[in-house]
Amino acid sequence: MARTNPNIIVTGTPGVGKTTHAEQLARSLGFKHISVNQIVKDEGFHEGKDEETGSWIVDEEKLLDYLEETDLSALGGHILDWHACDLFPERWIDLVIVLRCDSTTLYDRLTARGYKGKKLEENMDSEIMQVLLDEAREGYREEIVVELRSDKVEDVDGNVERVEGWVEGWRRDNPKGREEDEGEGAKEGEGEGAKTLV
Ligand code: DAT
Repeated sequence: MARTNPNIIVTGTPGVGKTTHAEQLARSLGFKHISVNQIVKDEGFHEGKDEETGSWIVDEEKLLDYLEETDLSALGGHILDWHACDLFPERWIDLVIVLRCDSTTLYDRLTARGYKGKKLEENMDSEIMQVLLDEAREGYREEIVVELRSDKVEDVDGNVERVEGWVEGWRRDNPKGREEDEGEGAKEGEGEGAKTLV
């Protein structure tokens, strides 16, 4: 089956604004917001918490099987909101948005959320070292990976407008929809069964 709407990943370090963007995008585009963190918690796709950081240790295999069952790849019109991205097979995905945030701003957002110690430090390092951007570039074709700023409130509206324009273009380019296996050099989800900390 060909999907008639694109699937979009919104990723980035915790606190950059993924949920804020994903909710607004889902509303304005009429797409379904998939909060992967919520699914992990609700469905129990984890193996307890990491002692040092208190983060869930995700069972990626179960998570992927669950998402596969939802048929999101064939349906399209999903916004996948997670702080990791290379888990999702490229044949599911049409656009990968990596949100970036100034480190002082991110520090304030994460401390407001109660992050401290190792958890705060690891996430700050991750943003500074652009870990998610590199992960996205390694996992997906260069032309579908977009880096967007999320420092200020105005950035959200601007980003949403930009993505709306991109979705219109995608529909024009794919008038009959897009088959799962279209596109060259699709890389399969790497690291299946690996462990990710949330
Ligand atoms: P994430 O889902 O990446 O963890 P979030 O959407 O929950 O991030 O946002 C974290 C906090 O920062 C929340 O209080 C909303 C705020 N925020 C997000 N994006 C912002 C932006 N571009 N400008 C100002 N505040 C923002």
